[in-house]
Amino acid sequence: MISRIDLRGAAFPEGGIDRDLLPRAELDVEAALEKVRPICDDVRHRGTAALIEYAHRFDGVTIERVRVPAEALGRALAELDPAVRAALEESIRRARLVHREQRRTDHTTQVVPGGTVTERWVPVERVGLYVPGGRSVYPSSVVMNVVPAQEAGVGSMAVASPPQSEFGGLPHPTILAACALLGVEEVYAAGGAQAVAMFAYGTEDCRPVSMVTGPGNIWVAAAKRLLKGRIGIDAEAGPTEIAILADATADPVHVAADLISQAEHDPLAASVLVTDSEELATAVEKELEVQVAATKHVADRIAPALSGRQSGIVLVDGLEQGLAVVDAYAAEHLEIQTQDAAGVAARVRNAGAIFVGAYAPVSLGDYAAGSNHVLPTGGCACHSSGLSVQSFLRGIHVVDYSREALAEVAGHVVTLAEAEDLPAHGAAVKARFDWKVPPSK
Ligand code: HSO
Ligand code: ZN
Repeated sequence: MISRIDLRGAAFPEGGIDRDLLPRAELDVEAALEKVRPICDDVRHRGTAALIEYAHRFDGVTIERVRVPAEALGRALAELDPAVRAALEESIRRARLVHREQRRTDHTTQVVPGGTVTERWVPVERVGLYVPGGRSVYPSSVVMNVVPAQEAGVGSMAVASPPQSEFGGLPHPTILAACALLGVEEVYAAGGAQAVAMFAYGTEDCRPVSMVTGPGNIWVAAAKRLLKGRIGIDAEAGPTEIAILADATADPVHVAADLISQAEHDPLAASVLVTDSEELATAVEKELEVQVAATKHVADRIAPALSGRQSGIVLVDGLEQGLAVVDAYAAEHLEIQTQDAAGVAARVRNAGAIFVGAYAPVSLGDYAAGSNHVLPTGGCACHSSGLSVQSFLRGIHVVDYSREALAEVAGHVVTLAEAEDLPAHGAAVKARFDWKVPPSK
């Protein structure tokens, strides 16, 4: 079911191993751009009428309005299963604990007497959160997007999720209930690229936002790429990935269960085991057979995900090579199931989130560790981090210099301006000191 890649004996060059040797899904967002462009333009020009038409065409639902009425949110919360409500509340509580501590405080540096630079952290004013519908109805993702935005101090937030025919053209009731639980009152029944366009351009119902976050399918990713610049985005979330670095001490039952857990998301999800233990590899293969047979979404997601070329068991010579492999792979989620797991985890450079030891499965992080589950995929963990309070803040430098402080450095500014052949830059400083020398040619 899952393939093996044997890197034992392979050369591991100084600068890290070639990523192309490792399994990974490919998602052609570029090809989707041309399809979403006319949709986004249409929403820009026709607003709500276009959204209603796309709800019919793409979601198969006839809707009369896009904005979800307040009563529907209240009803969804009142009808939410109490156990689900309790679990969501605990998830929110833990996420708040962690994200609250990420808040930055403004910092002023006195560069010289009378000359300061303050870094002032200012939240984005208004954010749109996209929540997928269909195969993936994830109230947990509402929590993971809304909590950091709220803790950052974002003043205005709107959620969009596709209209569902079985729920009378409203988004899924669990999504509505999660919004209500988090105090988000502005919700729209809109999906796909058209929802991102609604946020970016605004419509009669929806004021434009400055930033769009949240996972989505390839059309959502393409619309985010297209409209990036006009709006800020978190990331173009690709299919979920789990990598597990394990040695002979790992329990194959845990390893197999965790590989399957993320394969459950998507036929393109990636499950990768990196190990120096052939015995573990064999035991995990056997365990996968047993556990896959006993689980739910096998045919449509788990079997294709595990047998796809994006998944595999990578055999390495030892821990050092294992670390080189996981760093090159830069997984969205990385579990360390080795001896001295914490020590090994501390040596990892590239991962969206690291799960240490036998009792920190990725599923814990998906729902209730307190960490965020919106994480960089597709190798982006080598340059980006997951969603956090920081994602919703901008650091503004406030420069405050007195006459004396400017005078002290004026000569250097003028010299550099001249070195760059920008004499008018220098002149702006000279003008403040009756420095009547004309800008040099
Ligand atoms: N593992 C997914 C998040 C998720 N899991 C939502 C369950 N629900 C991407 O990190
Ligand atoms: Zn998950």
